Amino acid sequence: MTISNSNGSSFYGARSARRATVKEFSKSEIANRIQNSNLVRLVDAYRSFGHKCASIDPLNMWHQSRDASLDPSTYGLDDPQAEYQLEGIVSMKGLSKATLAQIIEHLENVYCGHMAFEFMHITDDSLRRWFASQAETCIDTNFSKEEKYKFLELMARSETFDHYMMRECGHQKQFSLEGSESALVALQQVLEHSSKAGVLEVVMCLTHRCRMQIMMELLGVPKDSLFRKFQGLSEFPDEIPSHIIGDLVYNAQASVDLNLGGKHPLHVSVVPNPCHLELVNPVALGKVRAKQEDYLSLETDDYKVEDMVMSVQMHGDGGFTGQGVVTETFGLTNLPHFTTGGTVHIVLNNQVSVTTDSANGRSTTYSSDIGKMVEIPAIHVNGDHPEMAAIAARIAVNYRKTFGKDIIIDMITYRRHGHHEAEDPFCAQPLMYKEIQAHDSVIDLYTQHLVSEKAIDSVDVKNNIKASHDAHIASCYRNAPKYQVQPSHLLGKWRSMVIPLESTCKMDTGVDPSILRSIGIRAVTVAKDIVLNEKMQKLNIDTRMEQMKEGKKIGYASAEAMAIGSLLLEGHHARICGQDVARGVFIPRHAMINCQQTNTKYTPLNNLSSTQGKLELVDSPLGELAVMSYEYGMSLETPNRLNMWEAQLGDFFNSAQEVIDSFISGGEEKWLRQSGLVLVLPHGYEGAGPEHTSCRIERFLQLSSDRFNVTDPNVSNNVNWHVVNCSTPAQYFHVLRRQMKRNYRKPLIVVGPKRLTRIPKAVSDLDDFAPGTSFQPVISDMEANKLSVRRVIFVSGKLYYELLEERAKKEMVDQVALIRVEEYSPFPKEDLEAEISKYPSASEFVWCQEETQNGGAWYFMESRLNQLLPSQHKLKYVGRATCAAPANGIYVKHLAEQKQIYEEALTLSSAQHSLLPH
Ligand SMILES: Cc1ncc(C[n+]2csc(CCOP(=O)(O)OP(=O)(O)O)c2C)c(N)n1
Ligand SMILES: [Mg+2]
Repeated sequence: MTISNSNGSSFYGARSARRATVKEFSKSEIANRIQNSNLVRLVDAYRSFGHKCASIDPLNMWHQSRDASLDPSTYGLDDPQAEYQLEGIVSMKGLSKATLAQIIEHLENVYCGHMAFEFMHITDDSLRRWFASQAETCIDTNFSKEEKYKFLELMARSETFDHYMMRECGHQKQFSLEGSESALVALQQVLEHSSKAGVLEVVMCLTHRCRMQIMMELLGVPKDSLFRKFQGLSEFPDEIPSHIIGDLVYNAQASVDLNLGGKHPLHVSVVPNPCHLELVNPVALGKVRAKQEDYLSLETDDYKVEDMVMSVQMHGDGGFTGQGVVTETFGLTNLPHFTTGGTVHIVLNNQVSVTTDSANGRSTTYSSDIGKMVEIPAIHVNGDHPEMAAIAARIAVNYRKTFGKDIIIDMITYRRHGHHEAEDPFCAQPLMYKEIQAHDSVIDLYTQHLVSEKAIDSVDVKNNIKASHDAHIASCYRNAPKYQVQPSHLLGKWRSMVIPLESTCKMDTGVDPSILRSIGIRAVTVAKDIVLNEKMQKLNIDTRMEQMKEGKKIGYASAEAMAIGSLLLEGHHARICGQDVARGVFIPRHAMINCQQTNTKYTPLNNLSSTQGKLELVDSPLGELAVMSYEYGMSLETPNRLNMWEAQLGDFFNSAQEVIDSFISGGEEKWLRQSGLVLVLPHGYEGAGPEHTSCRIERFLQLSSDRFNVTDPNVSNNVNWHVVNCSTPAQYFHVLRRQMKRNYRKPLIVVGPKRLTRIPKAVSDLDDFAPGTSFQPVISDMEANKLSVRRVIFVSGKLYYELLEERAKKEMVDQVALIRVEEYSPFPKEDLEAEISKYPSASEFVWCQEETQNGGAWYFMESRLNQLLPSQHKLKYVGRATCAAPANGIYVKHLAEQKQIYEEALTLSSAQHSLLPH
C-alpha cells in the first residue's frame, strides 16, 4: 500500500490495499481435495458454521444450535477410523494424515471451542485460506510460564483496582471491568505484537468501562494523576486559563511510550472523547492517517507507513452495534483517501448495555456482524479464557499486517455488577445475574487453571499480587492531591502554537501579486497531454485564466486556489474533503482535472514547485458524520495542514451535528487540543426550498462561546471558533490564509458562497490580495454619505449585493449605509463601534437578514449590537418571519419575501410597521 506518485499527475494521497501473496493450492493439494471432496465439504462447514455451537459464552446461557452441515454422515463420512491425507484440506500441526475421528476432534477444538472464527464471508479466497491456516495452527500456541504470570498479574491488578474503588470510593460513579478482565490481555497482546512487528505508534480509542484499568494497569499512566480527577481536582496544570473546563475522568486522554520488546518503544496516544459512544472512532482514524503522512519519508518497499502507525479501538457491545457512526466509519476503511491499513477492534461484549440485553439491543447474531458489511473477519473469544484472548490478539495483528485490513476480536464476557456500581443489575436481568453471582471470577478461574497445570505454585501467587497492588493503589490515592500535573498540550508538532488570550487577531495575510498571479494561472493550466472538457474549458478555465492575467474580477475559485497554492508554496499541506469537492459544487474549483480521453487525473496545484506542500483532494462517500469526524481527527494531529470539509449544501452538516457539538466546538475547552478545521457550508436564499438554503448560522452562533456582555473590558474575547460569511473572494482568501498563519488554531466555519459566486460585483482585484491586506471582520460602506445617513443597515453575504442594487435603484445612498458583517463570532465589537460612530445623523439601526427570525444571526447580533448603539436606539429586525423550516418551498413566495425584505430595509421611518408578518 503506497501513496500514489506525488508529482501531481495522479490523485495525490490515494492509497490502495496491500496485496499479500498467499500460496495457491499445489497440484498435489488439488488432487487430494478432489479425491476427498467430501472431507473438504465437512472442513468448510466447520469453518463456516462451527461458531454456531462454539463454547464462547462464559455464562453458558446462549441458545445455540448445531448446524446440520457439521454432521459428517451428510457427506457420507461414516468411518471414524478412515485415514485421510490432509494436504490442501486442513492444517493439523505436525501431521500430514489423520483419521476422521482425529480430524473432527481437531475441528471441534478449533472452531467450536472457547474461540470461534468467522471469515468465510470474505470474498477473496486467499484471505480465507490464510485465515483457516492461522486458526487451525494457532490453537496449539504454547505460552511460557512468564507469559501466563503476566496475564494473571494484569487481570489481578485490574480486579484489585475495581475492588479498591468499590470499597473506598463507593460514592464515585465507576464502571467496573469485573467479568471482562481478559479483554486487557487481548489488548496487551495486540500492543506487544504490534510493537514487535514494527509499529511505532498506536492511536487508541477507549470506552468508559475499560478506560481506568487500561490507562493505569496497562499503559502505566500515573494513578495519582487519574485519582486527582476522582477527587474533583483538575487534570491540567494550575496556570491554564480559566476558559479551559476539563472533562470527566472517563473521557481522559493519555500519551505514553511503552517498551514492549519491539525495536523501538511504542508510542500510545489515547484520544480524549466525549461521552457519545463510538464517536471517537473516526476521529482516531483521522489522527492515524495524519501521523502516517508524517512518516512518509521513512517508507521503504517493505516497511510502509501503515506498518508504523495504526489504530486500536475498544468498543462496548451496545455502542458498537447501536451507533451509526460505527457503520459509517467502517464504510471508510478501504477507501483510498481514508484507509489507514486496518484497525484492530476489540469489542468488550458483556452482553448488556445498561439494562438492555442483546436480544433487544441488536438485530444481528453477534455484535461484530456489523463489520461483515466490509468483510471484516471476527474472532469470538470466551472471556473466561485469557489465553484464547492472547491467541486472538496475535492472529489479529498478523492479519492486519498481512492484508492491511480491519479485524474484530469479540470478547464475550459478563458484567459482574450493574452498569455502574450503584445500580442493582438483578432488577432488569434476574436470571443472568443469578448465574453471574454463582460464577467464579475470571481471575479465580485462571488461577485455578494455572495451579492445575503447575504454571504457578498456589493461589497465594494471585493473593500476593492483589495484596501488594492494593497497598500501591491506596498510596497513590493518598498522594493524588499532591501530584504535580505536567503540561501535555502544545508539545511536539504543536510547539510553536500558543493558547491565545484574544482571538480577534488581525494580521497581514496578503501575498506578492506576481506570486499570486502565477498560482492563479497555474491553477488552470494543465499538462499538454490532458484533453479538457470543452464546456469546462470555456466556462471555467478560460475565464479564470483571463481574470488572473488581468488581475481583475477574480472569483471565489481562483481566490481559494491562490490561498491554498500560496500556503502550499510556504510549506503547508492542505486537504479538501467532502462530497464532489475535487470539481466543487458551488465554488467551481475544478482542482482536479480529468483528461477526457484517458481519464488521467491532474491536480494543477500540486505542480507549483518541487518543494511545495501537497494538496489532497478527497471526494468523500455520501456521509457526513464519520467523514467530518475523520477530518477533525486529522486536524488534531498537526497545525501544518489546512483541513477543509465542504458540505454539498450547507445544512447537510447537521448529519454530523454530534461531532460539531462534542468535538469541534468544545474540544479545546475540554481537552486543550486545538484544531484548525475549516467547515465550508454553502448558504443563501435562492428559492431552492427548505433544505437547500440555510447552513443554519444560528446553530453555530449558539455554540459559540462569544461573551454576551461585550462592554465589559475585563472579559476576554477568546472564542472557541470563528464563524464568517465572506462577501468577497479576497475575504475568503484571507480567512483561509489566516487559518494557517497565526500561532494558534481554531476551527473556522465559513458560511459558504452559493449564488455569491455568480454575482458580478462579488469579485476582487489582485490588489485586494496584496501584502498589507487582511481579512476584515467588518467592511465599511465606502459610498454612503457619512453625514447624512439616517439608517445604518448591518448585513452579510449575498443579501448585501441585493440591497446595494436596490439602494442604487432607489437613490438612497445619502440616507442608508450598508455595513457588512463578515465575521459573526468573535463578535467584531471594536470594528462595529467604529462604524456606528461614523454616522452621527443615524437614528435607525437595522439588522437585515434573509433568514427567518428564529434563524440566521439575528438573536446573536441583537443582544450584542444593542450594547453598542447609542442608548436611545434599539436595533430593528428586518428579515423573514419566524418559521419552523428555514425557507419557503414555493418559488413565487420566496421571491415575494425577498422583495419585502428589500422594501422594508430601505423604507425609512422609525415608526414604520413591519411588512413581514413577524
Ligand atoms: C450516544 C450515547 N447514547 C447513550 C449513552 C449513555 N450510555 C453510556 S454507557 C451506555 C451503555 C453502553 O453499553 P455498551 O456499549 O454495551 O457498554 P458497557 O457499558 O456494557 O460496557 C449508555 C447507553 C452514551 N454515552 N452515548
Ligand atoms: Mg455492554
